[in-house]
Amino acid sequence: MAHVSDSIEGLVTRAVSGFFTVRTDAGEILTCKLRGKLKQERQKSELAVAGDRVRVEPTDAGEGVIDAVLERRSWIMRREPGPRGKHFDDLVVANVDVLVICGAATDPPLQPGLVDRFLVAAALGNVAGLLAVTKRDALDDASAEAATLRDTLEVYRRIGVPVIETSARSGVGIDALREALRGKISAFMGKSGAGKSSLVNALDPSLSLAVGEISGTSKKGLHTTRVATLHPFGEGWLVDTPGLRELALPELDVATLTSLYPELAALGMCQFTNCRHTREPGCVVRPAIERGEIAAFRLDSFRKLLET
Ligand SMILES: Nc1nc2c(ncn2[C@@H]2O[C@H](COP(=O)(O)OP(=O)(O)OP(=O)(O)O)[C@@H](O)[C@H]2O)c(=O)[nH]1
Ligand SMILES: [Mg+2]
Ligand SMILES: [Zn+2]
Repeated sequence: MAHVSDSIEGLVTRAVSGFFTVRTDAGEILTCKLRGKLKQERQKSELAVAGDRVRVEPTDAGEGVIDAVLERRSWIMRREPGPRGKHFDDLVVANVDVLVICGAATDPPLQPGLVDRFLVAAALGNVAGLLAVTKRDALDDASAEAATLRDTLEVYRRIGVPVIETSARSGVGIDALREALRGKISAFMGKSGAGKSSLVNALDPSLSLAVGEISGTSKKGLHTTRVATLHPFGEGWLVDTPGLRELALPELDVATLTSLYPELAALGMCQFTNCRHTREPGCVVRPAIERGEIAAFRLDSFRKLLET
């Protein structure tokens, strides 16, 4: 039986099938397993994940056992299909300050529906959202696609989401992003191939993370980054994550979801508390859309999130 004085605290920087890399507060790196008792008590979703603060009992040299997962101040959670048609909520990463939502400027163009999903996931887990447009060098400023992108980004800026247009290739926006993330723990998320690892490398070239090859014929469905991993970054940490094609959210009622759309929440209450903003009388959202005060794509994503 271990004495309390034997256990130390640390940060999970990586979690792969039952093995956890923990960086202790003294700076030592330990490979840990979970204490058996902890495994039984907790559901899969509550096992230690990257970003967790844990209490560890060192065992052999460079090894240890995780006794406890300390309380989380924030998290990104998603719903995953489980056995027999059941779903469970799975943590992707814990204790991050900022979710850097990565979406390419082109090839394929930014998907606002996916951005909105990430923004909601961040808000639900007490994490600030930041939109990083990647591969800006690949988009011609004079194109119609660039004009559409400008309009979309303007919508996000208006609702208070910081937006930074970047290019790992040309270096555009990298200093601004580095400044915005200074001293923070930031998780990078977005579809596979969005350029997350490239962006992290541009912020700190010494990390040299693996980057996908564009030329591969069967790139589809293959993730270059396989697990969420924390990398030291100045006074903070960067978390590179595997690409997510979809981010399924926990079930949300209309009131909760409305509160996570700042521009909808600001309109005040519709006549009906469960108004879905379609054709209900006394709806305050519909007229705001018609007046052009609210972007139609935001209401579209709101409806999709309610349906799923
Ligand atoms: N033109 C251009 N291409 C880029 C840029 N950043 C990344 N790419 C390319 O986009 C592809 C994917 O980049 P990654 O950084 O591996 O993307 P990822 O989001 O980490 O992908 P996963 O790890 O699979 O989730 C690679 O072929 C990169 O060379 C950029 O700024 N400009
Ligand atoms: Mg990657
Ligand atoms: Zn309404």
